[in-house]
Amino acid sequence: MLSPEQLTHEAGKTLRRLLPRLDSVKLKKRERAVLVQRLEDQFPRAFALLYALYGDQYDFYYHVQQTFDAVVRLYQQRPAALKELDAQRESDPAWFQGERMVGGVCYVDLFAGDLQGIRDKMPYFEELGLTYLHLMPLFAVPEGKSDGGYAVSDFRTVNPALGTMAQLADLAADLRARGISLVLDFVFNHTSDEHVWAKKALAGDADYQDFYRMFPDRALPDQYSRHLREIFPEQSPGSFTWNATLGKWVWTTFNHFQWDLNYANPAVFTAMLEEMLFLANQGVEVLRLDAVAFVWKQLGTTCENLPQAHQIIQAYNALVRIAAPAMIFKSEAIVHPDNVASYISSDECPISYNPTMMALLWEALATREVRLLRHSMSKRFEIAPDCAWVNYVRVHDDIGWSFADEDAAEIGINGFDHRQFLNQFYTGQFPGSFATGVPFNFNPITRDMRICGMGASLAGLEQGIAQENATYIEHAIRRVLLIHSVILSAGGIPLIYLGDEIATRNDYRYHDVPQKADDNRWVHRPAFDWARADKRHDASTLEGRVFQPLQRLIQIRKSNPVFAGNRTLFFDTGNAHVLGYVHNRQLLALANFSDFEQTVSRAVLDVYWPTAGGAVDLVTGTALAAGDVRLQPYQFVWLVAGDTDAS
Ligand code: OTU
Repeated sequence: MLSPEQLTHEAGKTLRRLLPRLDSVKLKKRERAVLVQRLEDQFPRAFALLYALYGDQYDFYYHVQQTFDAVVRLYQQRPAALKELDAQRESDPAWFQGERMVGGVCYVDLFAGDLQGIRDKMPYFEELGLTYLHLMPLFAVPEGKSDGGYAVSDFRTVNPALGTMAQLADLAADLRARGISLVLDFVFNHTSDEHVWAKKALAGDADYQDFYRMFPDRALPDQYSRHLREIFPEQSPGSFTWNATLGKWVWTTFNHFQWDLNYANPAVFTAMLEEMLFLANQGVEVLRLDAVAFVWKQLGTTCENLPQAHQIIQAYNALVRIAAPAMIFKSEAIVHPDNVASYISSDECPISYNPTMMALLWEALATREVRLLRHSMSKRFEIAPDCAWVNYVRVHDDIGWSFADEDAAEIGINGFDHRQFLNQFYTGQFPGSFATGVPFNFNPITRDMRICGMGASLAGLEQGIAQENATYIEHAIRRVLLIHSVILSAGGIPLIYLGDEIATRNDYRYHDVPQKADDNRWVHRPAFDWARADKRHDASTLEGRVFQPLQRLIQIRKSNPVFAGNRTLFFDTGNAHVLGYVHNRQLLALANFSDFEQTVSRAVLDVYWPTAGGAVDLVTGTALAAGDVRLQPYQFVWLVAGDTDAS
């Protein structure tokens, strides 16, 4: 083992030995200078991380050289326009923290048929106000089951049904010209069993068998399994799959056709680095790192969130900052909140899904109380000032109740029991529940379960329509708007699951599709209904009643710098039903999570942000009346200092 001083020395020495390799690479003088500067800034960090991961391997320096060459090669191949973007972003590292950032996510095929279709829909993205577009995995996948694209057969080939890589690169450029950043997934924990590496492994190539984790018998799998969490206990039980061709057990954390990559093998690290930089060079600006928690395995542990998983991502971060610094990582870790936070840093993932807030927004709607939401957020919302949450209410996945049991216990709530309640509530079994959701992967041993459903159905719209109850419908719509108001005004990047803006409900037809029927997540992955979307301009339709206010909230956010950054302080409003937070010490938001009128004492507000000089609600555009604040059922206000004295 090298000491930190020796390591720095060794990194410097190694870089000096490698730099002459640039002489044989065709680069403009200025480009070379930029590259050398970035190598000097980032290579020592990458070297130290690689050393921690692979320093004990006999051919460590060979792999370092391979990595170096890959970075240089992909830098050289990077299009000039993206190199310009690199420079821009280096001089404006806070670009993703601005008030103008508003995200949307959709499936290419379900939303618009193919990539050409997505291009045709750009006016819609602009109408809604998006500046960040996450296209769900669009790469080559096996026929039939592909876990919604998360079983990738080739990271460099777009699924032919959707288009080509050239089209994708063009689309990225077009989006960028309209101020929209392209976000893609990097499914780096596993490949499909049809990836060329898997095929070579199946053909008996030992080098490629070493790209995955394979075992001749159950001895080790059994030992590992003692500590592993089953992710899909119903549709794909266990974490290992027997492969008859190989005569081996293959590590498959998720579905049996998704083979976990073996990052203990440095060749995997470098091969995936090349795939990653290849995508960066197509114009991807945010890379969503899928399933970050699982990439490193160690016997006797849960094989989730291990220190080496962080080292791998940090090493990639350093290397991307050399070759393609315009691209940033977003972490997808749906785990305990402590672990979610552990991936967030400018040297690892500058942005991250905020699954705790997501789950607790639904929790607050069910209970009509904000205690757990407020308590958890006041403990956990703060992250490094140069990072950002991606706040969302729904995505393509299930809702897991991943709040911290200790947070719940601190306010007298039993986490286990509370999850049982929430599952009952969101599957509509709890008396009085407004929700129409479906269960996902019930585990009879742990009694763990997650929930699927479109936001509008979970918020009560399906029930309201079935019962032809105007109040239920109105409340459902208000719930949808209420939780969106929180993600649009609390610090970070709001992310809209496209379809939610027109109150899309559950689609049960997946039951009839054999390759979808056993995965309930398809209930909330319907084809986008453009006939319904066309009704959005009519304020009397369900579509218009959600789309128009949401669009307005987005416009308000984007036109007011007060919404930038991540400094949000959650406070106790003195009313258990009303969430309160102050953003940037300038915006005070209140959100009533109950179906009754609520009051917040003016004296309480004045503690956190003096409204005495008068305040204006940006949502209604009206001045706040004197005295205590009264909120209608599910009403929210965004207060900023007013010009007039309203007291
Ligand atoms: C992710 O989610 C994707 O979002 C899913 O759509 C994929 O199926 C999966 O990875 C495999 O690629 O289990 O239910 O705790 O962190 O990685 C969602 C697990 C999932 C999560 C997450 C996973």
